[in-house]
Amino acid sequence: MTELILSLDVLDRKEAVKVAESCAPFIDAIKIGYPLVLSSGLSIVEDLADLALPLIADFKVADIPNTNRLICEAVFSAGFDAVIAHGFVGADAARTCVEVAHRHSGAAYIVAEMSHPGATEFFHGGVAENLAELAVSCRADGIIAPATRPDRISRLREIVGSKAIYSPGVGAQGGDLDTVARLVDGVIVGRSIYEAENPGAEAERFSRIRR
Ligand code: NUP
Repeated sequence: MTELILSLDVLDRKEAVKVAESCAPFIDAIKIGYPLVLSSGLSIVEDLADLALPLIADFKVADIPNTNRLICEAVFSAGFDAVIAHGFVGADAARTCVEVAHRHSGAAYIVAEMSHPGATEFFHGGVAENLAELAVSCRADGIIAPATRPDRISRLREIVGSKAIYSPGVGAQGGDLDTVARLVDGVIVGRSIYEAENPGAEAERFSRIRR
């Protein structure tokens, strides 16, 4: 089964909760990033707790080990179940995120390659492969890889093996749901769901990948 993860980049707190509630039966987790947390505060986690879905903090943590530790402690203390971190800061800093996550019985995912067009400027030429290797050596729970480039997902799969690959970029960024769903453990979808007239119905449509 491929998981469907809702990227809840909705700025209005009430609207965010409404979207999450309507999508809840059809999704496996909710990813929350800076847009919602900066507009609603970390306590949005409490508003979503009743849905009993894993919450992933997409903060792309990228600092020195001590600051990464402080950030990740705050993330898990707030009630998140997983965190997304950058690996380009080096193994020591990335490993800190993984260690804090595991201490809280949570998960940490490392960005191997991003989904937007500009990502090719720096992630290609061996960098994404190195980041995937770093994710493995740091015992991360998985990587983030681009739904916009299925060939790259396949290449990164060779490196991470059975570790989880979560993939954003379906829909609004052009990635094809069914192609990507066959390659990854989870597909991350934002605008295509939460900007739809009926987000719940759209989430149900996307949830065909869970079968
Ligand atoms: O490489 C990445 N691409 C990407 O879109 C890594 C990410 N974390 N994301 C996030 O996934 C992005 O910040 C947004 O929250 C979500 C995709 O949303 P959408 O394009 O489906 O609206």
